[in-house]
Amino acid sequence: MKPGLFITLEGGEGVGKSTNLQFMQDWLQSRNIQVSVTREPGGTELAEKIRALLLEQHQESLTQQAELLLVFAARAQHLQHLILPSLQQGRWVLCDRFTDATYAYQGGGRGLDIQMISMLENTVQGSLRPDLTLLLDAPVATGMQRASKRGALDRFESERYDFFERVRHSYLQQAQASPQRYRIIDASLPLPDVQQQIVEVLTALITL
Ligand code: Z5A
Repeated sequence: MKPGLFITLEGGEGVGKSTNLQFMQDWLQSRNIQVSVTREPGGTELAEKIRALLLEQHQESLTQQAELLLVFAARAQHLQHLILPSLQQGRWVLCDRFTDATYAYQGGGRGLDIQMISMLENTVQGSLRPDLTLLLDAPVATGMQRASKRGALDRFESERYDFFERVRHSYLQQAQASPQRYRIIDASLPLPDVQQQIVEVLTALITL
């Protein structure tokens, strides 16, 4: 059986990943493409528990190394129990964030060593990389304003503005370094215009 495609959505806080993931799922399913929708950190029972550890505020501070290792521990579970089996069954996997988020948040945001991230990426994923990554890009202030309607801030949302600027910068650098895999979507536009850009990308993909 032909394996499914692995598509990831990336971008800063509040740029519209969840909203557009749902849109992409509906669009693909209406064209008879079987889709598994998932997210990182998380996606399986244990990976969701690790997600809670990563996002909740704790009395004891989480070290940067522990944060990085937890992200990859969750990813190892997610890959083995959800992503790889789905792809092998011929399903497309739409994933809200993946390892590019680690380069952006732990690398760009926290300033951790990129070589260390790359070593963990190779160890956990082997040669698996997304087939396509949509970067929903918008100014940090736009995403923050959209996300601000939610309740209490989690560990990442409590970071300072410049942290999110570094995250955005890292994403744009990654997109520039891998133009064959990345498509940059202008997520600052009204939703119908964002979704029009996504439809163009998906249409090109299914007519390949
Ligand atoms: N993290 C990490 O550090 N390292 C890693 O390796 C991974 C993750 C994988 C959890 O992410 C945290 O984990 C994340 C990084 C870290 N922290 N942060 N920040 P998450 O994906 O769960 O959290 P998030 O980025 O905060 O996602 P989000 O806030 O849920 O945003 P979103 O999914 O991109 O946005 P949305 O919920 O679809 O939209 C937000 C609102 O804007 C909503 O009311 C929409 O109706 C509205 N919206 C959406 N699009 C538009 C447009 N175009 N115009 C107007 N309004 C819009």
